[in-house]
Amino acid sequence: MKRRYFLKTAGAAGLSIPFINSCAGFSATGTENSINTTIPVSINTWNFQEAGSTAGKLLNEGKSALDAVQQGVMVEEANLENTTVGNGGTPDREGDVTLDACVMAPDGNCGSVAYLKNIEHPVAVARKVMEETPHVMLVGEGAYNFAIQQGFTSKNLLTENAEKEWEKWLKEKDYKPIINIENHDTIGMLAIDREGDIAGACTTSGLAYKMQGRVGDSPIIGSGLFLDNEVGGAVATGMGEEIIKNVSSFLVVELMRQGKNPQEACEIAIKRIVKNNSNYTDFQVALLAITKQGEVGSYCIHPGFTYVINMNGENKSIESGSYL
Ligand code: SD4
Repeated sequence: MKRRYFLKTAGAAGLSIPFINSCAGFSATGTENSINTTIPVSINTWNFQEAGSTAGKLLNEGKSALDAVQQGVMVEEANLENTTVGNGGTPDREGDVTLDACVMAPDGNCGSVAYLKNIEHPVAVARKVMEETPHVMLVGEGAYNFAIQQGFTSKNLLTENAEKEWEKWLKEKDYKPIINIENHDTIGMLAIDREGDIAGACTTSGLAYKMQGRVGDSPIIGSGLFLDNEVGGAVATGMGEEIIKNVSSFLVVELMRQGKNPQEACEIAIKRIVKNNSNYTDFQVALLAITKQGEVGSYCIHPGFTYVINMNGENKSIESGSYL
């Protein structure tokens, strides 16, 4: 079992320095090396630097954690270079880009959409579900119709490039639902604002070439995202089926409630997934968590998961510890 901690300054690819105990205002504490941050703060999965800076800027202007996470992840939903979130996402087997997203607010309210087509910003629709309906989750055609009623515009999200890749895949039919760094980068984000309130968002186009109708963990409250304003929050990325089976984000938050620090909580939750599926070497799951006090932890199965912390107007990219 290996634990690797690296801390990189945004944009300084290759200039990483080993993260051992403390560096540039970040310090590791606790038996399992959580990282202490100061509030306001945002954290997000993978190397989505601009999403982190966008959220951080809003938090520093005094905006709410909910606005910060929504605007932060929307950067990636609009990014055509990102083939795993929003516009430009990799389609399902039928060639349809279908999106999953959710938001959760400090008061525990939440909204979610799944299997949503032709809407560039599913996270914004999820927020509307939370704020404008008595429901938590809308899917498929119902979610689409609701979005249109709310003033969202319909848009083809399948880029030329994604279509070409899909056509290639159709010929090869080499379907391996193995989550790895190259082709699956869901963005999950948590932020704590100046008031000390926490909010979260998660958005994805899901597994590449998934079966029609497949929904992953990302829009499932408790699986892809969970938070409790008394405790903290957690987000997940990786093989959604395994995250759903283990309700991993909820588990992490409950473990923190019981006194585990975020690093310990993520490690226990990843080990639960490993224990429950002997094929764990074939898929990736990564968990990222923060307490209300700003302590951050993360753990994954395979090496290679990184996340961004935005604090004091600066991004830090950190490589997570891993089970393997
Ligand atoms: C899913 N969890 O749909 C998502 C995929 C993902 O990084 O996280 N990729 O299963």
